[in-house]
Amino acid sequence: PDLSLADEVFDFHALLSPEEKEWAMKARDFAQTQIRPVIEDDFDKKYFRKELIPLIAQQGFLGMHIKGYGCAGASAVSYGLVCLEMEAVDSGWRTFVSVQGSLAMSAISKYGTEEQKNYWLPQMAKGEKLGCFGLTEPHGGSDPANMKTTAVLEGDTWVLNGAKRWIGLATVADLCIVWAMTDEGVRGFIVPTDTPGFVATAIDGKLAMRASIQCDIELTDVRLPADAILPGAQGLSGPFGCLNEARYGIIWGAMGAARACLDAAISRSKEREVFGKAIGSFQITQAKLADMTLEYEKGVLLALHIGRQKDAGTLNLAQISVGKLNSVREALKIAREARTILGGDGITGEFPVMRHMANLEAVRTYEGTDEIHQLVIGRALTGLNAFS
Ligand code: TGC
Ligand code: FAD
Repeated sequence: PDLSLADEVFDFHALLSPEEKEWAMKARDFAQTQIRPVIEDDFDKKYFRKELIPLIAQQGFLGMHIKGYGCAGASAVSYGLVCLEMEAVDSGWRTFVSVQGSLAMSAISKYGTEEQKNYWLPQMAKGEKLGCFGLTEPHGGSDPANMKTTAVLEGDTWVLNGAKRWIGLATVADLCIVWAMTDEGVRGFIVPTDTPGFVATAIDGKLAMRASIQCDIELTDVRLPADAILPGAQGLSGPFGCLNEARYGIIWGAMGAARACLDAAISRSKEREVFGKAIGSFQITQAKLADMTLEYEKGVLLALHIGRQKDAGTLNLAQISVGKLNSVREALKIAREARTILGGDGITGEFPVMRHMANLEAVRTYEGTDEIHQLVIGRALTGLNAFS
């Protein structure tokens, strides 16, 4: 596929290594040829195209940052570029890669036993087993410390009770990483979704993320063997360690959605004639396109800076919050501005812009809302904790 119109001007790819470019181009080619032609219809019909999963797995995108266990062991920057290209077609497909790789596989890779890793990760990398990640609860996702789902050890059996909400992929997943409160704080469990007492129901009525699945989960006396626990995770730093991975992917991904909106606006501005000339020839339109391009280019440069820090092992939590907050906020602004340039046609599915805008509203809320990230940054700046 052609380079994006915005990328051509700035040549961001000049900053990438040959291997990083290769991942980006592979992902762009896949997303543009396999997903783009069907995504508008899938979004309209609320269809999660599960049949694409083996093809995505073949590309090596699932758990691609993990070393060993059948995973690609690619750099953080390469993974980010794949997230950008997937989200350039639809946030729902970047979310699929995030939930499977950054959340479910990361939990097992970071905190699992060798036996758990050897059993689950190679199958998950091949897309033969799908994972989901159950942290959020119905009473308020921003504060997972107030967790009401419990896990109690009865003899050598763990018994889980509680509820989770908004859990991506749960109705199609084979396993769920469930975070639950125990006598010794929050612990993680690998729960096969066919365990009696585990019930997932897809959330209907979504006006965003319609080509992907999110679910309610009820856990009623779900009985698990002692070895279902993830031994390496104790306390909230366990799930938060996985969120860091997914938030990192979003820093890049949201810029993909922004790029798609910007490209649509640039193309249209050259074709659409009003007052006898192309709307792209009006100074106000050019100023809008220039400002959108500035934020897109600043966003990808920030993502690259954060990616280089992640690869160097120097990335800190406030930096992840800076990236997630900025990328999603600016991508939404770019989408809104692109919509104005498309005029009335911009509210139809003829262009991808309203779909991206709706999806980005969900991305803005998940993996820490704007306010949560502002407060994480504020805490780092002042040393004062707004949460307690
Ligand atoms: P706090 O007291 O700050 O910390 C408790 C313990 O956790 C450690 N910690 C972290 N560790 C690793 N990474 C992080 N980002 C961490 N943040 C905190 C901390 O050091 C402490 O460890 P220890 O050993 O001393 O106990 O916790 P708090 O209760 O005050 O919470 C702070 C706050 C508000 C930032 C946190 O609750 C938060 O991030 N809330 C937002 C929840 C959230 O983002 N949920 C996302 C659910 S998953 C999802 O949305 C998937 S969307 C699909 C997709 O990704 O595509
Ligand atoms: P609430 O926590 O109720 O927050 C409501 C509002 O109050 C927000 O604006 C928030 O910023 C504000 N607020 C809360 N506390 C403060 C404060 N201290 N100061 C200022 N403002 C505050 N979760 C999972 O575990 N797994 C998944 O796979 C998953 N996938 C998701 C996919 C989608 C499409 C969506 C929409 C959500 C997903 N989530 C998932 C859940 C997501 O993480 C939560 O929606 C998010 O953490 C916010 O929780 P909430 O929706 O309950 O909002």
